[in-house]
Amino acid sequence: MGASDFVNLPNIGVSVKRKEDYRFLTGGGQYTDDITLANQTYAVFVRSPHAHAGINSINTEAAKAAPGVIGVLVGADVAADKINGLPCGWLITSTDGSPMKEPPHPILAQGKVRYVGDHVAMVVAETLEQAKNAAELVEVDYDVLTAVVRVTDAARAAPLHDAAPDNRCYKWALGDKAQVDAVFASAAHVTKLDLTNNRLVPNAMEPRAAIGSYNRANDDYTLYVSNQNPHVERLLLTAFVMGLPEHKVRVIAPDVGGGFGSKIYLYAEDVCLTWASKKLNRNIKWTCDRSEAFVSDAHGRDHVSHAEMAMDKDGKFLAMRVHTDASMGAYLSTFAPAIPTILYATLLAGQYATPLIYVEVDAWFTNTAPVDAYRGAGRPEATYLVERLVTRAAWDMGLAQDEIRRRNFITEFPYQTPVALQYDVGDFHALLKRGNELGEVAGFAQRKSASEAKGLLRGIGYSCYIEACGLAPSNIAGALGARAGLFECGEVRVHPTGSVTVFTGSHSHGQGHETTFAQVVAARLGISVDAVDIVHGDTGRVPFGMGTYGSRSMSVGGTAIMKALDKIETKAKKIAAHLMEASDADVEFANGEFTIKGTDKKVTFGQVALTAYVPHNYPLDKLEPGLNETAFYDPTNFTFPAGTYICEVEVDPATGQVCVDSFTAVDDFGNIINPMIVEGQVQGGLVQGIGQALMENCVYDPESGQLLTGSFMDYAMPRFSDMPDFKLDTLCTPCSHNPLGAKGCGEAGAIGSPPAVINALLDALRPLGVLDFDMPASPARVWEAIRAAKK
Ligand code: MCN
Repeated sequence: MGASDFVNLPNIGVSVKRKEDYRFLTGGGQYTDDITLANQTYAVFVRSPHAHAGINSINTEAAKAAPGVIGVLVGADVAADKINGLPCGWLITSTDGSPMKEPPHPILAQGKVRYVGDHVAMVVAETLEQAKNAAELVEVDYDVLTAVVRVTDAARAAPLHDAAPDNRCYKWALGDKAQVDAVFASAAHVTKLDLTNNRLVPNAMEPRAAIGSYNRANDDYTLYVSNQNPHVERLLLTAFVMGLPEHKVRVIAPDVGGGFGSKIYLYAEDVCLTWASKKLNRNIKWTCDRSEAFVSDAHGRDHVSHAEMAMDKDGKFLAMRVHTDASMGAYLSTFAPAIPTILYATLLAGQYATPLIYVEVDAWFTNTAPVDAYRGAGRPEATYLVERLVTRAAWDMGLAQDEIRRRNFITEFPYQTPVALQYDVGDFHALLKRGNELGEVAGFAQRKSASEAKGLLRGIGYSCYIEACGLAPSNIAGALGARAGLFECGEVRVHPTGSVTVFTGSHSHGQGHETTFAQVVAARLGISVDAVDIVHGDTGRVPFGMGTYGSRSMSVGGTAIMKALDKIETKAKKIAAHLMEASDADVEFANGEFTIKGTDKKVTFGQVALTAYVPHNYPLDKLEPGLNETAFYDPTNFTFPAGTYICEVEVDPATGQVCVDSFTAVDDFGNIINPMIVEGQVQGGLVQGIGQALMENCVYDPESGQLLTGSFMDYAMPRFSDMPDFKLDTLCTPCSHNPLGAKGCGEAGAIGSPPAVINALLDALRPLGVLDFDMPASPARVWEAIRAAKK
């Protein structure tokens, strides 16, 4: 079925209420911490208080003797049991052809700690309190070393790893430097900008949690874990770390209260719990508390960049040149090396027909928590850089922010960018036009005067983002260094009474798949949404899966389900043909009914389902009983959501307080399955992006390497009262390469919004002489910038 037919089916484009919400809103959700196994014990991790230190000795005697303690495990136990370190799923090759530096990432420290929060020991006791008390008795003798936390200081700092003596993980580049340099040398104008993309701490509502369980009878393990891709977790855990056959480990990610990327990875705690459940022969639960999450979850962003745009005299882009220093943190988290390269550099064309782009990325180890994907992952960093640079170029050239964008938009598709990606469809002029209408930009001057009358400054900022999601074609991902395929799997099981269970490798942790995937199946089979249940997050029930990240679930996971439905339809037609004594080539299927062309014969989907399982009068020589099909789908391209975001801020110059007065977002997600869910996704993303722009900031002390923003007292999360009532709309250019015509929507808001906010802030502050500003725009920082400009 093609996308144009699909979009006209009933239940598609309909705001069906979220099926899962009854469970969540009535306290019926079952998160990892809600699960209690027989004879369950509790783990507490002893973590490094130092950013960088050698370990002289660890004394666990007192802890082992403490009440209720079942075991205390340290790095030596890990080594003795030959448990490997955590693997990295992506290999980046440096410009000199050498592989990235991939130092060991032990699950419990081996002689050295490299960030505050690094795992040193695991204490297991009968109760959580006993485990906490015993953990305090573990004595570690540290030899404190100097630490480095700023990515720009890494090259001159003491090495973290023997494998990377200069602290560089890789030096990578994309594009033709000589060609780009030549264009810059003769360009009429060059705009230059230095930018910092601030480090963020992901904060899902449910912190990480896991339970390791070992079954002696079958010699197999079950790991319950708050995770976004259980099959990948199992693969890494078994094949790479513990050396176990895959079928001996079942990973269950039950209800998961948000992840935003931070739960894609295999973490040390997950391995420790699984390993120790056999070693100590007990079920072991660990639930991260919020302060622990701040130091031990993988963080996001942390780029420092220099960007330049060469233009002709009319503001037409000729070439772009970028250098970025990216922090990997202390160790390589599962997908870390891909973020500042494949997911960042390839997006630097943005919506613009810039003919030449050269980008160089240096990735560094620092004494900080590992950095990996966080909502948007590389694409927010690219969008922030491009959209800040384009607005700055507009001002340099004396052009309006929207005018310079119009002059440079890509207008013909498919469009091959100079940074590897090929955009299949889009209409950037239409998005900008609709943005200007919805944002009532024509009235801006009047609103600015009204603000001034109140003693406030007003600015307007644009961001025209494009992103690549629906990760990812396996062949492209492989060529770019992925050590896995990025397809998806869907199984559709039709039951005898015509209801359906779908087993999907995608994982819903807030995105509403139990509703939207059910809509897809209901639409195709002509049954009610309530007749379809979605099962996800269990390697014991779902055949395989690559999980949820990169806004891939509908376009990749949904397409796998569509492919399985194609097979269901083909087989169901054969059963219907048998029931109607016709040839299956003459059977048509629509609205849940099978008919024969040119006759009034028909059978319902329910009759066919029953016949499949009650095959009393059945051509067994031609057809197997049952109606159950599985499909794997590997996309042929990324999907390219795009949008125009327009922000208006009011700034109080006396206090530095920035108020986002209005925010307009017009997005193109292709065909939309559930507009209400998509709107919720956009709103959530916008709040995260505006949060980064205004207040969120992860700060380590540059001397000691201590995390200064280690709780919500110091790390400001955006609240409802910080947000305006968003003005939202969508336009549609259907994705050309999946049968849904759908693009991803889950990260767009977080990707597109930060530069719109900062461009608006700078628009307001330019008259005061503030020409540059790094996120976050907290009152103190804005006030300081105004004061510095006045001086
Ligand atoms: N959808 C739709 N029509 C489209 C596209 C999507 O109706 N054209 C629906 C989908 O069916 C799905 C939702 O919108 O119900 C999001 O779909 P999609 O864009 O495919 O993204 P994923 O489901 O793969 O979700 C991943 C994405 C990412 S990468 C992050 S990070 C993120 C996000 O989703 N983390 C979230 N949204 C989140 N929302 C919540 N509540 N919690 C998180 O952790």
